[in-house]
Amino acid sequence: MGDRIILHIDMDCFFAQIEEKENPQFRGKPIVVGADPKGGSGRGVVSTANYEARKYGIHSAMPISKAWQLCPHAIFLPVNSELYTEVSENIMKIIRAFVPIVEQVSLDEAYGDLSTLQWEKAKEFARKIKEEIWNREKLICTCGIGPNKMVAKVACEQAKPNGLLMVKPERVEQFLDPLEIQEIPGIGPHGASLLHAERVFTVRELKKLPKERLRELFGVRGDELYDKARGIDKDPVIPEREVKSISKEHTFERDTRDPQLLIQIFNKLSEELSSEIQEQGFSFRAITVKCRFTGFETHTKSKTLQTVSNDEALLRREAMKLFLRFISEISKPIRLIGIRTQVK
Ligand code: TTP
Ligand code: MG
Repeated sequence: MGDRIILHIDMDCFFAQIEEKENPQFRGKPIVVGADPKGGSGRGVVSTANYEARKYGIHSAMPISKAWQLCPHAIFLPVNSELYTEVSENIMKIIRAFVPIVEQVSLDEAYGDLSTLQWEKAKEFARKIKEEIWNREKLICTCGIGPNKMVAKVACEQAKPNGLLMVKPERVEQFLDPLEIQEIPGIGPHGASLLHAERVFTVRELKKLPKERLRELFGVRGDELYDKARGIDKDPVIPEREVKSISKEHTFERDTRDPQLLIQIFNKLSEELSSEIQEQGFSFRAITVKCRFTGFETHTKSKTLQTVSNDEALLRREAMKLFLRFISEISKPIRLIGIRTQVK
């Protein structure tokens, strides 16, 4: 079997970047997305911070009160999961259009198997994906390419932000050796301190530890670590069953608050959507309703059902509940309404 060529793609400071795009007035300022800092007494944590805020030492999972101490003048924003999920779906669609085998591992991160290509061609693909994500979503990401998932991921981390780094098999050793052990996926703070106690700080030093010692320290994971230090990772890219989304939208000729018209059009969209789901034999779980108000202000509300369903009446009922919440919460005239479901 020839080389595998694995792509790892990860959006740069994902939540914060989306917020920056949605709120251009914040561009260039430190942005922290996460729990409410409540003037420094807030509980909860930072989800992510943009690169500007990271300069102050702010990072994901840090207590929000600490972030406030480090940079009280940062823009603190709540997590808008619905929006990030929608953007994530768009991005995954772009990746899937280029790469046949994709494994999505989180909202902003995926692996692709490009083994059918030549190395240079794979790099060109990655460049095109980056370009397409920029053109369509105006968001930047970083790509790593390597002979396996681990090398591709480490390459991606090293190339952030807005980078593209390809590490061919003959360069893997040279690439990994000087890195600190925490750069290897799977070595967290605890693993790192165990290794530091062994006077192991870099991957090069990690390779000097015998397999037996790694087993003593890490149990069965010791073998895996032994391989990773040598750039070996056999984990395949496993494509999930693709989740597609179907949506229906309507833009009004004139922004409106006419309840009869709104309900009538919403019901029509809802019926169209549910009959398409039925015709295609899909089932659904998540339902999202979108409303764009005067001034292009767009909001979404979502509901995820307890279980997957193909009950049309349930879909229409849940969608209507979300829509009615919009009407009662926001009194501005409405320009566009839409319904979307993720189907399998
Ligand atoms: P990451 O890809 O780990 O981080 P990131 O995209 O913010 O930054 P980077 O440029 O280093 O990739 O995570 C993706 C999103 O997941 C992130 O934007 C916010 C969310 N997240 C949390 O909510 N909590 C966390 O602890 C982490 C690590 C991420
Ligand atoms: Mg990311």
